[in-house]
Amino acid sequence: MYNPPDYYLVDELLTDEHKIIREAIREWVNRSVMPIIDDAAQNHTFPQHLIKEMGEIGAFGPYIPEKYGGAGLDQVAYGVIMTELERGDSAIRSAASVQTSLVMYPIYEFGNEEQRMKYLPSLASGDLIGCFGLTEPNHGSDPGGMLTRFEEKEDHYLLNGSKMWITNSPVADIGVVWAKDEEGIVRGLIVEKGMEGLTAPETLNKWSLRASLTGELVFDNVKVPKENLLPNVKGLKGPLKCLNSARYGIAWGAIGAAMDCYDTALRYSLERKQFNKPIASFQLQQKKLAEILTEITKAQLLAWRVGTLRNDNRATPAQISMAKRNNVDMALKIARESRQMLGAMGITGDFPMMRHMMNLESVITYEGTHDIHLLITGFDVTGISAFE
Ligand code: TGC
Ligand code: FAD
Repeated sequence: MYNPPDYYLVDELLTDEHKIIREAIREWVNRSVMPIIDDAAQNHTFPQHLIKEMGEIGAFGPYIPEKYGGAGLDQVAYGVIMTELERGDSAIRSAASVQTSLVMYPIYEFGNEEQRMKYLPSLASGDLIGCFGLTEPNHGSDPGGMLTRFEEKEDHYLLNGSKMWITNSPVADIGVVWAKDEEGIVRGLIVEKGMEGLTAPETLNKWSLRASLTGELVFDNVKVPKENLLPNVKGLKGPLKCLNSARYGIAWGAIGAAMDCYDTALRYSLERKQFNKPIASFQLQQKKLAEILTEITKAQLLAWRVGTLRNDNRATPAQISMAKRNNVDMALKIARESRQMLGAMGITGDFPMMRHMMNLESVITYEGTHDIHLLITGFDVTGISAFE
């Protein structure tokens, strides 16, 4: 039975509502994710049937107002949900991150009322699947160099270019795509499945996030109706604001993967005997457990604090960036350490560590690589950009 650590009584910082939400999501993860996730990852298949269920449990757009199908919850509630989902698998949290922070958030924040009413309720329920196209084959860490372009025609925009590494693009009904206009200004456009000239081939052969679908978005003279332009943002800050929300969710999510690893390693080390003693009695194993627990506790406090700052609209992009970087790095190291505590058993699919470890290699890369986040903090404290 999963028994996540709470060494500093962080639970006391949560409201009753947060705890009720957490229990509901945890119960769903136990029931719907745990029994199938190892097979899905081993077989490199996305459990798409979970999307509707995720809509039903409120995993999509929890902080979007109820009027648009969300739950109108605070940022800590969003974080708590992400922790529980990523305990199941980073692929499940990814699906919720993209739908909430990268598709619903920009439509809510930068869209007009018609666009909000047209898309948000169906995205919240999981009737529509969304994706987010920023990264291109030759522009990952530097999205400002993007080549995807659109031109204004009489009654539509003509979109050309391509996006790569796009979560859920092969099954997405809509995509929020970032492209440059004729003046070179980055704008957001909503593309829809079935538009002529739009294809979304799957990217195969991944060793990481194998239960998540990844693909391309290729635009070959796609005619995008004028009403699909997001009117209320111009420039790279549009997509980067979406990333703030997603990175924040990941800072919480990674804790779930780390807790799953810690909980598994602690139980295993108490049961597994070598030299006639539980391996938990050996000092080197205790050192690992103590360090893992310490890192999880620090990550919990970081996530909680950045959540309360976000609730007050005071969290800076650089603070969010630090929490994403630290917590994902922490989880990846913990997956590796805890896997070693299981010896050979740790490499099997009977335990979650190897799956979490491989997933976290993507998580430490997407939404800004670890090194890019170091440079964001570097810029913040020195005032000197390493990117120019
Ligand atoms: P720079 O000149 O610094 O900034 C351009 C404009 O944007 C503003 N800005 C931000 N605004 C809001 N939030 C932020 N985090 C912001 N960062 C910058 C900035 O003030 C400026 O505004 P203005 O008004 O002056 O125009 O831009 P740069 O070209 O030097 O790049 C900066 C850099 C490298 C930090 C940025 O581009 C970056 O973060 N790169 C990493 C790219 C990235 O994270 N891509 C993620 C793609 S999506 C994804 O991975 C989804 S995975 C989903 C899943 O499955 O979970
Ligand atoms: P590059 O930018 O080529 O970086 C390569 C290496 O160079 C990295 O180590 C990087 O840290 C380093 N580097 C780059 N610039 C600097 C610098 N200035 N200083 C020091 N080091 C530097 N994108 C989307 O738009 N939507 C999605 O839904 C999405 N989903 C994804 C799902 C998965 C599974 C993965 C793996 C990626 C996804 N991405 C998505 C793309 C992701 O955001 C990019 O992979 C990421 O931003 C890094 O870009 P890149 O892979 O092109 O690496």
